Amino acid sequence: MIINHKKILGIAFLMMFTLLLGCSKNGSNPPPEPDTVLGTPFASNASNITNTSFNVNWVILPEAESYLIDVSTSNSFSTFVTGYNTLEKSGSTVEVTGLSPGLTYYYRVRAKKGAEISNNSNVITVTTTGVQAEDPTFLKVKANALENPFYVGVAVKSNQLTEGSSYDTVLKNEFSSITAEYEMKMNPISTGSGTYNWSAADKIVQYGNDNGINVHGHALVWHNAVPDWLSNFSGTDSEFALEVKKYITDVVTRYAGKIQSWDVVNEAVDDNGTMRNTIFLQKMGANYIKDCYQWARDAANAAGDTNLILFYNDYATSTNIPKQDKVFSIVDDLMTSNLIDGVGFQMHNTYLSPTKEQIETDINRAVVLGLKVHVSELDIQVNQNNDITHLTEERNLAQKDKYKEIVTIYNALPKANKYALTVWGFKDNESWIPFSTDLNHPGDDWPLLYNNKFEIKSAHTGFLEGLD
Ligand code: 9MR
Repeated sequence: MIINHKKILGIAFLMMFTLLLGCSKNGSNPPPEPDTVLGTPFASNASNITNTSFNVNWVILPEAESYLIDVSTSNSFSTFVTGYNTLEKSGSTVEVTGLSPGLTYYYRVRAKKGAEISNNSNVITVTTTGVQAEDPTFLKVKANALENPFYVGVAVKSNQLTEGSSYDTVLKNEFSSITAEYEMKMNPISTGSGTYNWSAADKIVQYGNDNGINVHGHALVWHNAVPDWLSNFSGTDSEFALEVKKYITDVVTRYAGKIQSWDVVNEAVDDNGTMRNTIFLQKMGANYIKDCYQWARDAANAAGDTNLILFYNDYATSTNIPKQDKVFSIVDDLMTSNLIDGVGFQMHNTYLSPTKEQIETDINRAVVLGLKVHVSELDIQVNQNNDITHLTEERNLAQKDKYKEIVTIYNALPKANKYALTVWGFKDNESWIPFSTDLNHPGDDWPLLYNNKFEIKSAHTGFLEGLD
């Protein structure tokens, strides 16, 4: 065997070099390669969308072993589509089945490697094809199916109108009309003479228009919503009147053709049955109400909306007869000038009052005049005397009966007098009632159709039964 010395030398040299390279400076072994960090996956748009299914898609991460998929009807993922909560899959797609037509869904994906789970991916929105089934347990669906249908309304705040929020879902399912709870009043809109902040009001009107939901305007002139600059107005009385005219004209013009009705003057009558001594009465005189309606009508007509429905809106007229009389004397006066189309009965009621007969008598005064009736701010207190600390079953059922009663009364109105029955908010804990200092009612109350968790109450069932 011929030994090649040169070759042996070369191999020995290479071995030594490799050994040297393998040793770190302090002589120990090199640290192991670090584990790859598990990234956050990227969810991509849905594909193969049908009326009951779609494919969830995501971009594969090399380090991931599998993926966890969530599908929900709310973009906050408060609930999940059955079978699609942390559903574990490999690959880059999964078919979601058993869905409802015309409904919006949301999905997100997490990556998994061993016990390690990544953050949630971006959220993808997808709407199944087809038309949502008409569910007769939804208020507006049942009201729309009546022989003489009417709008079922709700008071809203602009921050509730985010697509996919629980308010948005309930609103689109159940209600066909909206009223701004405060953002279309004078104090948020009017920032000075001829200057305005339209942002919240625009959002509410746009939402209604985009979703085929009626918008009722509330309220052009109300003594409780006068902006500071106008309360402190230092000009003459006729200059004050011109400011009011300008405000009414600009607001009505802006929303002409976009909203169907306005409360022009709100709560002009005092609880003692006389004209409320407001800044408007003081500076503009007893004719101020008529002036305001005339300005609203003129602005609408000039903007091409000759069908704007003008309401007078007030509270407690069913139980307070002097007040009721005064309201209807104002209404009569406006009618002689053809300036009013309807009366808003607020109906901040309790489970005991007013009685059915009191409500019917009150509302009937508008009916016989041929005016539209808007039950405009309905809520029903159950703890007006602060004698309960939670919603007892007995009060819950009494409230249900009272909701049923007023819906029954409204539903029995002749077709020509029907307009809308509007509930003053969604959830009990967000109602104005428990927070009102005027009501002298500091305790809890539960006056609306949905509880704090946004679940329907018996009051909701009562409302539905009133539509039978
Ligand atoms: O419920 C409304 C509350 O959120 C507002 O802070 C308040 C002032 O703008 O107005 C409340 O709504 C009132 C309505 O506009 C007129 N009738 C009485 C309602 C309760 O105060």
